[in-house]
Amino acid sequence: MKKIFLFTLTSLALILSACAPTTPSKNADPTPTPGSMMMENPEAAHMMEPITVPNVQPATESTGGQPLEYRVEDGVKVFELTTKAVQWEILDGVFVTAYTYNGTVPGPMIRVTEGDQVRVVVKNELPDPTTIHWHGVEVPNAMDGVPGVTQDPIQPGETFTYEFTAKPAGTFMYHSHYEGDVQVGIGLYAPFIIHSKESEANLPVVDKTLMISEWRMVDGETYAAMPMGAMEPNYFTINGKSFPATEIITVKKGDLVRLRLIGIGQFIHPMHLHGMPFKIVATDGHPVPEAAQLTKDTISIAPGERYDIEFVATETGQWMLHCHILHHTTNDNVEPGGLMLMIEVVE
Ligand SMILES: [Cu+2]
Repeated sequence: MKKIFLFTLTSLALILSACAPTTPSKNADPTPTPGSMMMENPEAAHMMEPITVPNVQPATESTGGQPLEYRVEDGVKVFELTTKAVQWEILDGVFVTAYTYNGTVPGPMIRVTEGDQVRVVVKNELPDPTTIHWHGVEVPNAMDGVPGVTQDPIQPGETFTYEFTAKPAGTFMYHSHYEGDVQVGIGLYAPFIIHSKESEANLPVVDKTLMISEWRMVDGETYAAMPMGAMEPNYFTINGKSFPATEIITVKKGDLVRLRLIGIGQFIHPMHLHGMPFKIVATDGHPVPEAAQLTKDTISIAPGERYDIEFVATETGQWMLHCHILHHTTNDNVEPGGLMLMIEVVE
């Protein structure tokens, strides 16, 4: 008995010494603040500072994620994107300083058909370099948008052209891959939808793409929100808007509704639909065989993931789609807000 007791004490001492933190420096602050972290790690400074852009103008558009027009040159669909900073209104009277594609959050939706030749001309009007990554699209390596690996960053004032064949069909997105922790958080993302070449048997009447993300706004200053002390988000947006500024999706009773949910922030969001269960018909752009389609009413969307869900609007009324991490349904800690969206089913 004594032996066991001694052994336990020794083990405990060993465990405690192993767990003890390395000796802190004399002036270390136990709770890091943006200021103290910048001093300790100057390379982290960029992510801790407010986003400041000289003479940044209010956005001229108020809705993000709208289909982008293109022209056809020698059989190639040519899209034009300009990266630029704007003041983006996420909620009545609440403006963030956003980095955008063509002045909206999300940027414009690129919509093509499987097999299309796609050319995207990107002009960088940001004060920082950038690149675009075509998340989930099967592009040639040189078009993958990873700075320092597959291309040089697109410097301010420069233009870069991406070209690839659109494949496979599904729900994808494009986003910055340069200082992604900052640039993606403050708006450099947009939907990229590749339609199937074959006509779908059971086409939904309503087909909406919803991009979910987070913001940090303190004293009128925008910061890139992150899962890190002192940088946690206090605003949450669906397609660049916080409830009650989120879109109201109106559908008719009996309609088949498809929602393409895209996680583009740095947090997980278990999205819950009231009233009507849904089926998961595609994950990360790839169709789920019918026999494997789960029926659920809550689905967690992790960063980078896409889920296409479908349901038949069987009941009239106003049905809420919202995140079930309930703090995410607040605006600057005030409920209701954030990740809530109304689906209105009418006769
Ligand atoms: Cu959430």
